[in-house]
Amino acid sequence: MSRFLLIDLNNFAGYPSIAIGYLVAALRAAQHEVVVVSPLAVGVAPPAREVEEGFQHYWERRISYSTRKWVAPPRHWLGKLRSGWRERNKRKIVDACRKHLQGRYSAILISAYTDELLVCEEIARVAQQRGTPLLIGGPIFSQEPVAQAWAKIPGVTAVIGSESERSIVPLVEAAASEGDLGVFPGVYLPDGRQGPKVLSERELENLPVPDYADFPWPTYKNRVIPLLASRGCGWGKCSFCGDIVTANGRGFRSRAISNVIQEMAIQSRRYATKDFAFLDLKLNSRPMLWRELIEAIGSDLPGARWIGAVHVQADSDCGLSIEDLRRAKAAGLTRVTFGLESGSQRILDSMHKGTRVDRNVAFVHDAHDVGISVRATVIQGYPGETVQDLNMTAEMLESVSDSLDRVRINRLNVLEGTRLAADYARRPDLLPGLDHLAWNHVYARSRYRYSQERNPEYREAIRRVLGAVHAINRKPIHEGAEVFHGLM
Ligand code: B12
Ligand code: SF4
Repeated sequence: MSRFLLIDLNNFAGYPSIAIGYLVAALRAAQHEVVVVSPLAVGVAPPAREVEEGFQHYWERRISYSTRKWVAPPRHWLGKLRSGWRERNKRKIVDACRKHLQGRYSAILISAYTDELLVCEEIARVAQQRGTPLLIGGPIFSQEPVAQAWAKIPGVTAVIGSESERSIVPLVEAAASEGDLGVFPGVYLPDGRQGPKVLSERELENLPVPDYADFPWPTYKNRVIPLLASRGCGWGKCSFCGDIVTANGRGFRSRAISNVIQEMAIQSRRYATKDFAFLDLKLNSRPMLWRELIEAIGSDLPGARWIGAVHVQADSDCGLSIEDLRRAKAAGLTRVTFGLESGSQRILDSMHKGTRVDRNVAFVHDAHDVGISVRATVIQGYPGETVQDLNMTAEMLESVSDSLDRVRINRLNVLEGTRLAADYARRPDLLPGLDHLAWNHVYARSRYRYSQERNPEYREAIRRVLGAVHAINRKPIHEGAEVFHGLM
């Protein structure tokens, strides 16, 4: 038996991190001792998501979306405020880790978003001083340039970009005994070597039930259990989508519904709650399974409440008719989130989104009418988006304002490994307006210019969209959905 320190740097949710739950369960099943450091347990709360917006939120968004020169100083000042807050939190996490690092561990494991680079560098420094192997994993390390950049951080033994429930035990045992880690799939080493090609986990039903015992349950505002009925996305075609190229998001696979219900029942008993957050990329990937899930939760888990993400596919039955939604609501579906993305069909089509504007709008109204809280995302600045397209997005948002509970608008993010990134590399001329794209692999970020943003009419259309977003987000949250508010 060995002892491992597992540091959770996925501090963005008001519930335990699912990756940690799976890894802890696998390690404990092999009789290893695991000490978990989670930020909330050391006083670092996740950032508030999707609050009921006041005027200041509207102006903050206006400032961060503005491309005018005179807005640069307030934007810089806002950025400094935010990074000052983040810095204080990073300090607290690093201090807590330092305290833990006084103990003796066979290896230190970190699960991280790339945002946590500075924290990871500090931990790596301490690990190096103590001569303890350090392994870093997380969803984005499936992207080779990102993993390679992180493997070069002094003190890092290996970076892992693969689902690891099955490999974690031999991997950490090899790390502890200074064995060759280059034989494990998805591993990147500081000397530039990498392990064999990763195959997605196919046997989801044989994975352990995630162990969330180390999370600070009394500190969470609400007790919500995260779970996955499937991994990957049954549609899997949206050009901008980074989720389908992450460690866990590649290739669609699903579990038998009985297996999912069994896990829900176990977790409900363990953590004394009936509230669940499905983290599946597209919970209705297989309409038959989705309907089975609704029926099984309704009959086997009375009183359960749950949330999830769906995709309103245009050209086929996707299990989201008003009758389906009524049944889902009766079985405890409290909130859904989905990608509205744009009010322009032309833009949806160029994204390969597979949805229709009128169908999306009807879905928002239907779900709201049966009593489900609806949240959606919108993208601004997809290549080729014109003033007219953006005005259509504003019109669409205005038309669903009463039924849509919350909307999140994002300026287009060109993400590592996406179809959009590949298209830009191959044929930038096919992506009108997008240019000067440059990568920062260590943060898995890109910067680019979108030419329309210098057009005064386009800027006016952005303001209209932001107004519509604010009109939606300042409403009080849908009654009954408060428990899940800000969780997705
Ligand atoms: C659910 C989710 C969330 C949830 C909850 C996250 C949580 N902490 O639990 C919510 C909605 C809160 C969230 C928020 C955000 N998220 Co998020 N999220 C996801 C999502 C869709 C799934 C993650 C997940 O639960 N996977 C399931 C588990 C089982 O898989 P896993 O995490 O990959 O872990 C496996 C392996 O990676 C590996 N592994 C993991 N850690 C380790 C460690 C070691 C040592 C080893 C050996 C292996 C290992 O083994 C695990 C088990 O198989 C991913 C996309 C994706 N498909 O991965 C994005 C993703 C993680 N999110 C991302 C981002 C950017 C965000 C936001 C910042 C977005 C935003 N601007 O709002 C916010 C947070 C900001 C904020 N301030 O609030 C990015 C991170 C990219 C990066 N650069 O690192 C991702 C990858 C999406 C993307 N494609 O860009 N997110
Ligand atoms: S439907 Fe959602 S998860 Fe699936 S590819 Fe499109 S954006 Fe990604």
